[in-house]
Amino acid sequence: MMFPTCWSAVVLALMCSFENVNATDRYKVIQKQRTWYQARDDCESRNAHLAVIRSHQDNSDVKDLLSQDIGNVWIGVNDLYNEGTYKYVTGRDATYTNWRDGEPSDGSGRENCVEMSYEYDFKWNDCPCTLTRNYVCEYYRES
Ligand SMILES: [Ca+2]
Ligand SMILES: [Ca+2]
Repeated sequence: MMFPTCWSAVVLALMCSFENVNATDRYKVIQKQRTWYQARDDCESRNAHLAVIRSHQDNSDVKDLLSQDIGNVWIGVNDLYNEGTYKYVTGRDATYTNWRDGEPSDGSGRENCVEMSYEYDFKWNDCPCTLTRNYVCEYYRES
């Protein structure tokens, strides 16, 4: 009796994964409230890194995985090493950004990590790295 149910679940899973193979293979939303540092380390322990968003397409691929329930998420962008110079977690300069109006603000001089804010159409905001957020890991390493 279990066989038809399991079989249709397998077919459904295959259809879903073929439908959107790039975004769902590449990005995974981790629903654990963590600081930016903990999120970075956790992605690395999964043999991934915090999401590096290089284009509008990447941004909308990640956006499609998010929802109000998930809330704001950490991504792999920061200006920890040189205030005002945003880098991807992979070390390269951030050549694509999607700041919301008025950001990055570096509030109180201590906002160095970047979140996507669900209440602003998942545009980006810099905020303190020690806040806790869900986060997005990316299973792809830049060569
Ligand atoms: Ca800053
Ligand atoms: Ca800010």
